[in-house]
Order: sequence, then C-alpha cells, then structure tokens
Amino acid sequence: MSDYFPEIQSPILFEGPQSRKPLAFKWYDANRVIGGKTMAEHFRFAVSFWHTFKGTGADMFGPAAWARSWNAGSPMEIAGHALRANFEFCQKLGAPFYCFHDRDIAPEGGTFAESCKNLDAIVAQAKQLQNDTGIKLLWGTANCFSNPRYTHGAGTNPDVHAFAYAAAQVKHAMDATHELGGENYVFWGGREGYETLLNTDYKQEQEQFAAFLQLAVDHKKKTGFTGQFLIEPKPKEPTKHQYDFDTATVLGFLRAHGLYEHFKINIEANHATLAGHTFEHELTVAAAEGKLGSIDANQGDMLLGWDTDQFPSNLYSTTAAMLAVFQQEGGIGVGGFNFDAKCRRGSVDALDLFYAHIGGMDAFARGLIVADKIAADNALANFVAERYASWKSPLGQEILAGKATSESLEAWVMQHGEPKPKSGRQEMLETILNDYLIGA
Ligand code: XUL
Ligand code: CO
Repeated sequence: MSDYFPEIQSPILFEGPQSRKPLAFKWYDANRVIGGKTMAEHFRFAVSFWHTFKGTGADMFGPAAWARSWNAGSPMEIAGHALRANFEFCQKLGAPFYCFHDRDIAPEGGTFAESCKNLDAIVAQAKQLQNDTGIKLLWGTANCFSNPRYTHGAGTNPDVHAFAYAAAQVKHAMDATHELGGENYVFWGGREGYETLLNTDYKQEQEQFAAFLQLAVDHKKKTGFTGQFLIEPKPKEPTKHQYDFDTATVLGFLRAHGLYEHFKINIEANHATLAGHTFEHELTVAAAEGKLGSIDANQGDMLLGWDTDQFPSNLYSTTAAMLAVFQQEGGIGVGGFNFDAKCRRGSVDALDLFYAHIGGMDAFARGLIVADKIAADNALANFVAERYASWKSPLGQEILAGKATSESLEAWVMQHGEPKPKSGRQEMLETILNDYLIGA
C-alpha cells in the first residue's frame, strides 16, 4: 500500500463506545447486524474524490490552504498520486466505496479528445487499484459545471454547441463508470437553471433538459450499462434558480417527460435545507415512491445558509434520516452514503480527513442504532397508526376505493355532525425521541 497517510499505519478499528481514542470507531461496527443487515450493508459508505483529494480549503476570500503530499508533478502525475491516495484512504478507513466526477480523477486536456484520453488512462489505473484493494465505485458523474463553456448550463445551455459538448462528456463519463463497474451514475445539474428570467426561455430549457437525459437513457440501453441512474436535486447555487429544485420537483419533471422509470433520486442533506426542507423530508418524499436511490451524507449550517458541505455530526438528523430510509423497502438498495463533505478551512492536516470521516460514520451508526430501537418498539409507529385508524372504517375504505361521492359525504356529515379534534402529541413524541437518543 502506498503511504500518503503515514500517520495511519493500520486500518481504523471498531473499539466500542467506551473508547476515547479519536482514531477509532465507537459506534460504526461494519459487521454488527441491525434489523437483519450488517452496518456495512445498511450504509455502503463512500468517499467523495472531489472534496477529499481535490479539496484545498480555498474559499471566496482565500486561496488553497492545504498542502497535500499527492499534489506533486505534472497534472497526470498528480492524478495518479491522488488516485492511489484515494485507495489507501478508503482501505485504512474501511470505506468500501468511492465516488468521482470525471474531472476530479483526470485533468481536462487542451481538446475534448485529450480529455477523453486522460480519463481513459486514469480509469485503467483505477480498475487495477479496484482489483487490488476490493474498493468499489459507488457512482461516477461528469463535471459539466466548472469549465467556462458551461457558464450558461450544460443540457440547458442556449447554445446547442455547448449542449452537444456536454452530451459527449456525459457519454464518456458513463462509459468510464461502466468500465469500473460503477453501481450508479449521478446527474447533478450544477448550472441547469437560470440567473434571470429576462434572458431565459424556461419552456425551451425544460425540453432541452429532458432531451439531454433521454440521450443518456438511450446510451445506457445501447451499452448494457446496468448502474442505477440518479438525479441529485438542489434548489440554487451556483445558479439563482436550479431546475432540479427538490425531490418533488424532479419527480414531477421526470413524469412529465416520460423519464420517470429510468431515474431515482440522490438526496443530499445540505441541498434539502437549502430548499427549505429538512433532510428527512426529502428522504420521505423519495421513499414514498420507492425512488430513494442514494444519499450524499453531509450537513449545512443554519446560520450560514449556503452549501457548507460539513461532515454529519447532528444525531437528531442522522436518526431522523435513518427512520426515513427504513420507510423504503430494502433501504438504500444499490445506493450508499457518500460523504459529499469537506473539512473546514482551518482543519489543515490530511489527518483531519480521517477524523471527519470517522465522525460521520459514527454519527450515522448511532442514528441507525437509535432508529432501529424506535422501530423495533413501534415507539412512534403505534401512535401514527392510531392517528390514521379512522381510515380503516367503512367510510375511510369507501373514500380510498374511489366509491364515495360528494353527495354521499354530504349525507354522511349531515348524520354524524362535527369531527372532534385529537391531539397530535408533538411534544410527547419529541420527548420519546430524546429518551431513545440519550438512552441508547
Ligand atoms: C454540489 C454537489 C455535487 C454532486 C455531484 O453541491 O453536491 O458534488 O454531488 O456532482
Ligand atoms: Co452532492
């Protein structure tokens, strides 16, 4: 194994909650079985290449702040170093998966052909490293938002030339993901939106976007790629308005354009809060339709209000998230929990990447343990079932079966009079949640 992280000489181990060692898992025990599945199977944790190996700590007010041993040599040499650092990191951490954008793992060349050649060369190295280490690709994607050619969008660009370029780039990134056995392929519409309606033909852009996704669906069929397609909603940033605003909007768009069956949703916690939702709201909306495909595990900061991509540490949020994931038959399926998260600028050491990921994995493991206890005891479910019990009555069944009419309901109300409000018991339920969280 190469040595980009010499401070870590053996894999991070599970030591249990009594351990006080920061470089150990207190809660994430890959082999522990919860609800019939191991923790490893519940989570399928992934390391995101862009933050972990291309992140520099730069922000709007300051340049790169982190020195990394893998940033040495020519662009292609750096790419090789970063790739090997990724596999070393995943192995030492015990994360079974990684995720990338095409331009994270290989530098963009002077021409499209050169960019493709760079990517192919790195994919060949990645394939070898995957075989050597057993680390797998959770998903790949194309970066169709950083290069200035995508300033006005990729699939929604008013210039068909830019559209064609993006479609070609996505084709190549899909082929790379296919070659590496990627289990999913993600579409995040980084600049698929608008800055001002004054220069935007909204209807035209929606149609273009559907055509863009249809091309990928067709290519998938042609090549036999079996990875799951995912759309990752985000309401804004970098654009003022992003078309994939939230899960409900994306599902509506897919339905309207005959694309519904081809995609599931990749939900990111910080994107949910940017949309004015909770993380668990977005997970619940997707799970209700069996469309919860994968998760970008991070958290935002309510006081900052932008996409801060912090490592998850909020146990209320991870518990609520796991309760929502339970709502979907089979849980996360072939998706996973990808840490689309970065250390704060002040966390300057490569070692901080370990602390951050260990903390995130432990935070979700605790969420899973608590959610499982709540579910096993029906601590919330019994109350919810009781709350809707009247729908099991003949009247409720008649309405749900579509047999009631406005007239039949008018007659029923004439006979039965006023409904009596019943308590929703919010405070009682919040206290039950607290008891499980602290008691577990
Ligand atoms: C940006 C974001 C992306 C996607 C992949 O906010 O979340 O990194 O996850 O393009
Ligand atoms: Co993301």
